Amino acid sequence: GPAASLSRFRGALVAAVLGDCVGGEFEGAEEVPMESVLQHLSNLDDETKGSGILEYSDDTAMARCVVQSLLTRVGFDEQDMARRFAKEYSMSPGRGYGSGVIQVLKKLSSPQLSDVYQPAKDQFNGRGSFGNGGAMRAAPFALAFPDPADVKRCARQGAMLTHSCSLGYNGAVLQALAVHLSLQGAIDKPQQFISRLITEMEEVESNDETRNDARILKEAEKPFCERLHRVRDLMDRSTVSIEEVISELGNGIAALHSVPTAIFCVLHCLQPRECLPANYGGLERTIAYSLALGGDTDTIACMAGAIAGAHYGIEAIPQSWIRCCEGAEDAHVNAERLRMLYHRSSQGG
Ligand code: R7I
Ligand code: MG
Ligand code: MG
Repeated sequence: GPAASLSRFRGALVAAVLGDCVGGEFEGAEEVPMESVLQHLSNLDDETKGSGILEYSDDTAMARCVVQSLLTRVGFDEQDMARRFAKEYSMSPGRGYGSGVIQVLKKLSSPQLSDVYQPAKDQFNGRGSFGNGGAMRAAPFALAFPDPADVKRCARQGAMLTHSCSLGYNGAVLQALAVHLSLQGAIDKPQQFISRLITEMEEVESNDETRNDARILKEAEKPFCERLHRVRDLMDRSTVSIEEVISELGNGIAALHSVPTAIFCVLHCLQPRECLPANYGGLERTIAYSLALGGDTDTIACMAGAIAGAHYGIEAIPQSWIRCCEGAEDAHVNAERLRMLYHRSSQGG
């Protein structure tokens, strides 16, 4: 479809919810046979076998806070967003939050708090979390702002409310940029798409915070750039095993081990693959492939879903899959509201 069409906005937000809901089944599993993935997905088509509604987890719970905050405040407001995260956690603490971030969310609900960024800075002996919790909720920033400078700045600040380590918040910037470019139709040229992400991240990662965190954590000087180069190498190969993807890119809870992986899932599934059903379209392939990697499946499928959904549009998502997911209906409605904000911004308002 045309760049930044309503179908792409809906596709991005709904497929993110879908990835979270269907990915929950396999989160933390070390090995997930493709057979189990396809069985799980085909049960969604069958009303008698389906286990009813699949609940969303922290990934969607926090993304919904981002969406509501952006819409209500007509832009990024860190105080409002922090309050929404804290309130959401206190109302539904059982959504599967990371074990560290719970401390942040409790502190954010204190009325005495003066700096909303402070609780995140206290994490992990003062270095901050490198978890993927910032990245998993980054897609709405790409749907709210047409200017990539706004997307980068707000995704970073929004992530820093819980993740103050550069390996955490830079993952959110990368995820938001991937959705931003996908919305423009940039994945039609996959080689250019990955090159543009590398160019952007070269700039995002050239600063002292990134260099220091990378040195302390014994990563490459520009950790996300290095991983994106690996994505490009894997893209160029005719066959890649799941084991290689896991060992090269990871499937874990760190942003560095999951955001580039999600991007790879989308690019790898642009074409039909032998391991996937021939009747699957690209979006279905992307979700199924993300789950088959195991590890942090809800989050990788959520992030890959957002990027792929922005590329293929809402029509690519099977209705029977959407019907099973808690929050999919809201995502459908909110996508249109975000698009109004997006177009409002582009009029210079
Ligand atoms: O990043 P975060 O919000 O977790 C998101 C994940 C997603 O998979 C969700 O679906 C949900 O399951 O959780 O939560 P954090 O607690 O900030 O980070 C997640 C985990 O990463 C932590 O509990 C730690 O195990 C690990 N971690 C770290 N470990 C050591 N040192 C993150 N940062 C560090 C660190 O600096
Ligand atoms: Mg989760
Ligand atoms: Mg997860």
